[in-house]
Amino acid sequence: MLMTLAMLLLATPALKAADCNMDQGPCIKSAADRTISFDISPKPVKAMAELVFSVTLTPCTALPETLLLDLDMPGMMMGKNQVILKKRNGCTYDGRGIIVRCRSGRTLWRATILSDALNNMAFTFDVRY
Ligand SMILES: [Cu+2]
Repeated sequence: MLMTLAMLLLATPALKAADCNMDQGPCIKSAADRTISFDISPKPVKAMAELVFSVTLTPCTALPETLLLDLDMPGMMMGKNQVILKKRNGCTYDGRGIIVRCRSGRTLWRATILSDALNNMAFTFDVRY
């Protein structure tokens, strides 16, 4: 029984823990020789509230003026939820969106920057209800 459960946990990416804690500050990763800093405000990050999603890229050369951020829950069909991030000043992009409440009660969400140049970098994080 325990063995089965352990195998199930290993085989199911949807059950992985968040790799970012957005309540503590930006989540920083690197891809394709760029540093990507992802942030959500206001904090703590809550479902059903207007949120500002922001991405700061270092460097930000050779990238478009807008980026598309896709929001979903790993392993669940939650309906399409995408936010257009616009380049504001320097190398920061931002846009507003809402994370819906999940009927299952799960809190793990994933934000994916849909950009080949950024290797479609994804950030997972928990939201509060
Ligand atoms: Cu869900």
